[in-house]
Amino acid sequence: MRRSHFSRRDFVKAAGALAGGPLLYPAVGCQRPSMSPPGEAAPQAEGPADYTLTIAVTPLELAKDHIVSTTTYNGQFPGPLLRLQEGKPVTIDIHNQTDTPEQLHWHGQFLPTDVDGAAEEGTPFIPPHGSRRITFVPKPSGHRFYHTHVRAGADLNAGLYAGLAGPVYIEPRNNPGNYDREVFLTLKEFEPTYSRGGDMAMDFLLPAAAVKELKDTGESSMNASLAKGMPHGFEVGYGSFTINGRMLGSGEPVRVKPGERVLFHVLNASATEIRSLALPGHAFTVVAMDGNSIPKPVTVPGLWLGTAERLSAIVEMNHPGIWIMGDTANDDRRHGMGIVVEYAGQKGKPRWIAPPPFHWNYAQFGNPGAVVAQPDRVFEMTFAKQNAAAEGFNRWTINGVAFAEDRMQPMFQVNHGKRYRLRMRNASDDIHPIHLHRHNFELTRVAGQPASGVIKDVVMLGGYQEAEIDFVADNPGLTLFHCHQQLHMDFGFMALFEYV
Ligand SMILES: [Cu+2]
Repeated sequence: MRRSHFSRRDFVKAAGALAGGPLLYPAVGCQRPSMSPPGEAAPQAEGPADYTLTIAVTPLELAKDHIVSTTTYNGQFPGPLLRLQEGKPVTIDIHNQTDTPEQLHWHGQFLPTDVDGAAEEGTPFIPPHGSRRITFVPKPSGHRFYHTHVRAGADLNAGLYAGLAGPVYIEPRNNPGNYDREVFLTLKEFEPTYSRGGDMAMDFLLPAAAVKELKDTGESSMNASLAKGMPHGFEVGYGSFTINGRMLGSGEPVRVKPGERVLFHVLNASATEIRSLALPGHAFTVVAMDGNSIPKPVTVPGLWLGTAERLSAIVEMNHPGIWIMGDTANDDRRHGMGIVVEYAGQKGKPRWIAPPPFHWNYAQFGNPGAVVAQPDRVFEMTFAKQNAAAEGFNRWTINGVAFAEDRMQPMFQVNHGKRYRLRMRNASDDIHPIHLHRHNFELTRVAGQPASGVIKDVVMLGGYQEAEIDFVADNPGLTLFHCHQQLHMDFGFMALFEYV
């Protein structure tokens, strides 16, 4: 069965059966960065695991007569939705039936380094044709996910180019939101190919202020490279686009009734792309970002998500019809990036009406005017691109250093309990979805404007822009910081924090 959507009752049944006990009703998570206790090691469990994830190359039917072969969890995309309970230890058996070592990363959770799923932090690999059992204490509550965390490099069958991602929902200890039903949507492209440039949206982030000094630096570096006869570095494009592993029109529609309030948990599981999502005639009331509640709900005409970002938004179903909920990029939507929303009793072909262009300003989801805690220390970070410098791929640096297997020493030192501010400066024209492992962070400045109250684990940093994020060093152990764009993280855009 393809689980494109569930009723609440289905969720409780399915999750209860798997976890062997009753569960609380789902709600949106709520965590401040200063409230996260350290990752707790849990004793290794005996007997059967709570969940089993099997990594193998399997066929995947994206649409009728459109089958691809890719690596998946349990033969499906997305991987099974795991509903975990905050604070209740869970044991998971991971089997790797491929010929290459694997890492399974628990994105957005506060875990110890031996289970977080990043070799750079010291997590053991799941060996080829081998297995690993892990036990951990899930936290914090909210919409998280799991995905592979291996370097793909030039191999477009590896890393997040494959079908290795699945949603996690961690039930909070206390509860609920005002909605009738929950629907998980995982956005993902397949059939990757190399290209020399993309048509990715670049102008949707607000404020739009570019920093002249960063622009001058980035442009002169690019112009020097092109003047030497270098082509633009490789990018990646895709042949097919899916929501919940099905191309538009191929999967089950989201079936709704007038007046229903549907809570969508949207995950961008792309290896490289930014996605938008709109539903003609409807608005989205965002209640959580990356699984963390925002100070108050904010209603927007559509959503923007960088790679690995999640948004939880309630849509009031007040515009009966048969609609296409899809990406605003026409080409990507026509190649599958959409899902049909069908009101009960309505007939006809699904319709798409392009919304007026909408922008995305993270600060609007926070507390305007609230005073942010002062950091104990500020780390300056400048991100730069060396065009086509790594065998045709762009090489990426943080403060002049490209992370690589022989350059893995930690770049930043932190003390337990202290608050740190990362002052990030982007000297490239690309948008970077910046991710911190094992912690979350508060957005404190976006493109020159103050922000507060938005707690995330991925944030898009605009081309030639600056942003500041604060985190509390409260989960000891090596901590990976990287751009989540697969081409960027694989070619240098990573750094480690160490606790000293
Ligand atoms: Cu990047």
